Amino acid sequence: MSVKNNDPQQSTEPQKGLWGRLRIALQRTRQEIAEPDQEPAPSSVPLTPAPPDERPADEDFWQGLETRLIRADVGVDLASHLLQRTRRLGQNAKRHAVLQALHKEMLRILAPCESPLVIDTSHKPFVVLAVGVNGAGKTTTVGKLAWFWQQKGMQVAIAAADTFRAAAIQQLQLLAQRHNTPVIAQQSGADAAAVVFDAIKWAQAHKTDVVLADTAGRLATQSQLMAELSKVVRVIRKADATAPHEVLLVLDAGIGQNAIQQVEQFQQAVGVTGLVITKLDGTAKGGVVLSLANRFGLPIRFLGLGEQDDDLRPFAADAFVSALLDRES
Ligand SMILES: Nc1nc2c(ncn2[C@@H]2O[C@H](COP(=O)(O)OP(=O)(O)OP(=O)(O)O)[C@@H](O)[C@H]2O)c(=O)[nH]1
Ligand SMILES: [Mg+2]
Repeated sequence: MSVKNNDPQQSTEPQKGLWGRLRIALQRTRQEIAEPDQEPAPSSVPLTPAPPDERPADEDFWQGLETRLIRADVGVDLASHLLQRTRRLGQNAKRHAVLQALHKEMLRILAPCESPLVIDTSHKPFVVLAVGVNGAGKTTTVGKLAWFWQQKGMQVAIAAADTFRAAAIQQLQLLAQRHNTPVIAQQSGADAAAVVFDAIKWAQAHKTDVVLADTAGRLATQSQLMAELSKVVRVIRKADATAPHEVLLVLDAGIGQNAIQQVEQFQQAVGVTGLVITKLDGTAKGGVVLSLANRFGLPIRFLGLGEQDDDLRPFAADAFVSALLDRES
């Protein structure tokens, strides 16, 4: 049996709930890209539907659009690629048609990355390893994911494998307490791989569905961190040769194009199978999501839209592009 964790009803209602929050967070980006001549609308007041922009897309418009895409963290190459394809509309295109075509092009890039994380319950436990640099949002995401799957009726346990920072285990225990999620931990300074190994063994004995392993984001050096993570993966395989079943790279959307380099590094060290992009409720401009999709084509499993347990949303490509680009309609 497998369980699909996307909720189609929610993802087709982009204006509501968390997607509404993403829309508000990306309001500035949207206004920069798609509505540059409009006064910013206060987010608390419902927008009146904006009439389609019937003005012709002259050269100034095209140039401005490219600059605005780059400013929104889409990246230079991708911005120019997107516009090259959009320009096929021809000389006489109206601005609203250009934006519609841009929406389509963005969706072409993002749609293949909409691939919800499916827990294969034939694995007991299904092992998810969360990795990422310090401060990216790993521990918070592990807490949110535990709750996400618990709400779907699954038994979840957490492995506190960030043994480097003394406060990390406590942070995780506090998060886990909220929903009575068991945490398998050792003392700070313990071997991270051994903690995950123990957690898997515990979960096997208790027929637990999912083990979520939180890992360190920083050791003394970057190469030590990568070596530790590779060791964690090797030792996990001793407990279950098919694990880890998902290596989730957690990325802070606010770091812009630096995210590309982080994916490359973690790919090389541990083989990333999915992304979680956090802090999209904050000052992040959102374009990096496109840039990552275009560059790596990795599944984008979830977006982080806040610090609370429910602030996690399975990625939905069309709702995301709408929040980034479309006027309220
Ligand atoms: N606004 C917002 N804040 C977030 C989100 N995800 C995480 N945070 C905050 O970001 C900060 C760092 O999050 P952590 O989960 O501790 O990050 P980490 O990757 O575990 O960091 P290290 O353990 O130091 O490697 C915390 O203050 C979180 O509350 C999000 O989606 N939105
Ligand atoms: Mg942490």
